[in-house]
Amino acid sequence: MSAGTRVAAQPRGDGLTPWPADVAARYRREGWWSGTTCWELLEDAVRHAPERIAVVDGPRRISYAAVEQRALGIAGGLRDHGLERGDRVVVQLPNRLAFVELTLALLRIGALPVMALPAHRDHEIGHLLALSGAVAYAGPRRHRSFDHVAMAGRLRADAPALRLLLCDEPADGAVDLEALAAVGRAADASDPAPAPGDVALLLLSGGTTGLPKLIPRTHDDYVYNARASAELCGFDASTVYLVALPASHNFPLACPGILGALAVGGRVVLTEDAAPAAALPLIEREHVTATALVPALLLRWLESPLRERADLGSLRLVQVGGARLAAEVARRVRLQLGATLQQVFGMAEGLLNYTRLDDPEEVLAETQGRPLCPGDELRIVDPDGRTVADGEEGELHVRGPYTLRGYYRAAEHNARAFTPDGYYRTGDVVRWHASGNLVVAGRAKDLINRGGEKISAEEIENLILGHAAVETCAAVAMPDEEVGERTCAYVVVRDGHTLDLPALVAFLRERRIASFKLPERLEVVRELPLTNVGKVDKQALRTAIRARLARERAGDD
Ligand code: OOB
Repeated sequence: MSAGTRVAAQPRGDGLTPWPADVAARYRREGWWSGTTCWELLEDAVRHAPERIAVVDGPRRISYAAVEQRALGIAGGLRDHGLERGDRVVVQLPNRLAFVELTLALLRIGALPVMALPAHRDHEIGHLLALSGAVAYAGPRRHRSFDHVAMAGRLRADAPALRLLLCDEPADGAVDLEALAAVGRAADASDPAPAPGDVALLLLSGGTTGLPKLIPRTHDDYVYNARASAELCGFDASTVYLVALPASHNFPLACPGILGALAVGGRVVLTEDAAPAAALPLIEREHVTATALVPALLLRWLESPLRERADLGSLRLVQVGGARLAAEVARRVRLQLGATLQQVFGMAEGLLNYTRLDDPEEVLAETQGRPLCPGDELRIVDPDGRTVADGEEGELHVRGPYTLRGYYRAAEHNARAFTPDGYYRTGDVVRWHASGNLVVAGRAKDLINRGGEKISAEEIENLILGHAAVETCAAVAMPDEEVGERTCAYVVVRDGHTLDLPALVAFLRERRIASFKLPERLEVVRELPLTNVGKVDKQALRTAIRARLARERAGDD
């Protein structure tokens, strides 16, 4: 079927900060923006090989033609329920068939998925519903013993726009996605479809401010993101891609991930459990050729005794990104998994850096790759915004054909997060390696990177400040061998009060936040160190906790 009638006018509503007209014209001229929608990416693959298996979820193996029909069934059903182009839908499905099919259905009708994580709870989902003004929420019924439908019910009171609950199994008060998919739908070319310049989806930022910001990604920019990544990674019809990370993250979704694999007629294998005991046998059973991991997960796979028992011979490419990868661990990928390592330094905001498959081992182990697109403009600057000398460290600023120009409904924040000439301030401290690749040296942004999940220090501090015993506080990263970093809370307790970690965690759990954000250590102090301009000296706190941990490990404390 064709993508249907195009509605000419761009953005339904607000939210997208457009690229300047001359810049957009250049991106089109160069072919980076191809005028294709994400749905059309799938259609091309369906036309090519309708019978080929596109998605594997446990015992279910769904062909390209069936994925298309089932996604159209969902699209039609959602339209019957009044969902329209430009509407927002908070999607919180785990790595299951329904995630793929619902996402494709929304992309088909031009409704925008807001890509929440299964780990999110009332605090985060409530925020996403309010910020996006979502009319629908899609989640599992129960997942890891949490009742998502009940959560959606609780949140309804504060989300007046929310009028539709979607679930991938029958549940009271929710529309069953499986039932819509099973109906399927005949091609209907007259159904309105989004334009390539429209926002396709809203990704979550690993932001540094209070609550997550939303990142509008257009069809043009996301199609480029997925297609160019697939080409760079050598994805083709023989690719079998394992979705080990949560599918709503940009990395497994489109770098090249699910969309990249589907665009070239490859196969997507889903798993809700990325632990070695589940993932390694799945690689053997499904002859997985490629996957994307964060360093913490890679380390678990490498350390697992199961690694030697499973036949991983099919695995050709292991992409690793989201957090710093130690060179010693990087070198073990070829030796112990028999696959080529690709380091990926990317961000949901856009810019992707990849090592190339034929780079020398030293580059693969020691650098975080180079930009995907010749149109990516990178600047490394000092605190005054001046470009540093080649090879020196500085903050990375970037603009380009798939990097956002502004967050969704965040005018005030956008004024700080972007330079006047449209560069996104990444907050990452980097330098150029002699090989022409980037090395990530640190960061200038206030967050904790826990195994690739980003935690905003400010968000946690605001929550902790709500505790009656807390006078003031600061959340900082402490180093951790397993997940890279964990959250340490420094707290000044009010006179006459006491606080310990279990009490603080219990208080935060009552606020119904994602568990990965819970502090894992509490340091009660008399006062917080200040910088000479009177701000909390987080660097001093990071140094202090690092030293303390080292002393504890040495047995001195
Ligand atoms: C990916 O995306 P986000 O949006 O969750 O986080 C982006 C941030 C970067 O700004 C950087 O601070 C950090 O995560 N990061 C890395 C890294 N890759 C990302 N830090 C050190 N080394 C790396 N290789 O994390 C993401 C998105 C797409 C592809 C891959 C990762």
